[in-house]
Amino acid sequence: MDKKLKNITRGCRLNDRVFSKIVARARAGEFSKELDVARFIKYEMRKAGAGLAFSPIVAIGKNAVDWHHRPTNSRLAGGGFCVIDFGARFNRYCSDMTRTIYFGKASKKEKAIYGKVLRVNVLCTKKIREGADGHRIYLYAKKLLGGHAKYFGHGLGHGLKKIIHAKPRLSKKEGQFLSAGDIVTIEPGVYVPKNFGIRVEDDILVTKKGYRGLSHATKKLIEIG
Ligand SMILES: [Mn+2]
Repeated sequence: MDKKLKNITRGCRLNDRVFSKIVARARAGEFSKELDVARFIKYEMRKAGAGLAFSPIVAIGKNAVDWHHRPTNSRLAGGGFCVIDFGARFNRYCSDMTRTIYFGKASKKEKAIYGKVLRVNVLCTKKIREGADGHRIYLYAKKLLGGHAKYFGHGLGHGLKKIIHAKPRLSKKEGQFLSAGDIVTIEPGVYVPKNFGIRVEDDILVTKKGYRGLSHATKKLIEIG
């Protein structure tokens, strides 16, 4: 296994583990604000001997409309969707995962929108293979989002290397062809201004015949409290 794959796989495994710990602690009522979760992520990464691929994003409710939101003292309880985006770094190689959980009880409508974003994540992943054009997969995501496409303002994904936002890109940019051995993110999102944000992001290895998912944390909508 090459160095990049080995280190990013290790990062993805750690991300999965940290996410399940976040859920357990959240269920136990141990997090009251965004910063509590962000600090916990940093602590767990350090404990595991990993660096941070970037400063963790924890964004409750309307804070998540800014997809680069910096964690604050905003209260989590009853705040609705909470975007948690973080990544471990081993030997400088970056991993990157986002899960969106829900503080409170999600309505039917909210569950449906979450389901839509998740579906885009799953269906776009299936398009990954050597030679596929990242731009076309991005356009496919836009199509699948339908009426919500206008609330998806960033790219669908990017390569992962020693820098967090590497090539190839799955975005507005044309002609970004995927090669076997590339590791890319798939991260559709929906951000409704002044309301809420949802993003679901995995790291995917491009192979000759298709892909291999490296992120395994559950994507079922988790409700806290
Ligand atoms: Mn990303």
